[in-house]
Amino acid sequence: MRSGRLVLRQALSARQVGDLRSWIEEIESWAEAGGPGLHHFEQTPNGARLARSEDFDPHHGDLAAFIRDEVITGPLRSLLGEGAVLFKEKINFKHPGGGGFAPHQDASAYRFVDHHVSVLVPIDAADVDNGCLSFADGHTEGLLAHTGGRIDPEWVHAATWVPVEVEPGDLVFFDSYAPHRSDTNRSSSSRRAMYLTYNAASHGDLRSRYYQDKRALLDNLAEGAHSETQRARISINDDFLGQAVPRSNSTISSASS
Ligand SMILES: O=C(O)CCC(=O)C(=O)O
Repeated sequence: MRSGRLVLRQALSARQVGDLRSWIEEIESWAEAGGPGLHHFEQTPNGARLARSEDFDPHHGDLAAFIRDEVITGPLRSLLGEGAVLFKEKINFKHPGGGGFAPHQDASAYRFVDHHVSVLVPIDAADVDNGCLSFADGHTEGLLAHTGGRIDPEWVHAATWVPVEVEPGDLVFFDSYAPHRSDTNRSSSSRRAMYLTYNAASHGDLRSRYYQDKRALLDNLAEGAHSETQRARISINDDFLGQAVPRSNSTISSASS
């Protein structure tokens, strides 16, 4: 993965794509019902909408099987040089008006082991208009200078950013040191994407530890969220450019776009 990413076009069958869409709708309905899983909301021009769901692997057998399917774990084995273990899983819903993400490297947020590979599984087609991912070419190793995960603006301006437009059925594998970013969804339909993150099996199963740590961090932030300067967060990195809704105020519009 010299460029920090590997794009496999139409790696999934039409059946898998259809199944994924209905499973993701189930997860979205869990968010509206208050769980299971960890769900984050954002303010959009259409009201508060679901921004992200995560920590659903233990609660959804079909998704858990997909997460461990050879179509994903085969390429991961080649990329990591050994078997892969799930580190974390999330869906970014990016409904119309949903926020983008500032340029960052996932490595600055993913603790406990210093190398991960993520797989982007598009649920909807993603393009520049609805906020697809863009990657900076030419940087594959080492943590860049950053503030709260946001890469220093000087580096960002000098880099060449390449949008990676995708269709459902495609898979994009990317390294945790690959700098990437995305924009607001300016279209009138949702741009849903699932991200599955793995580490090499020899480093152990760190997923429960990751979610314990993240939930504690978000709880701490929520306690301090009364101050004017403290914004609600959905990520460990402070890289989300949307307006996260504090968890205590989370009421959402359920209409899917
Ligand atoms: O889904 C997106 O637009 C960006 C995702 C991303 O970079 C992240 O969640 O860290």
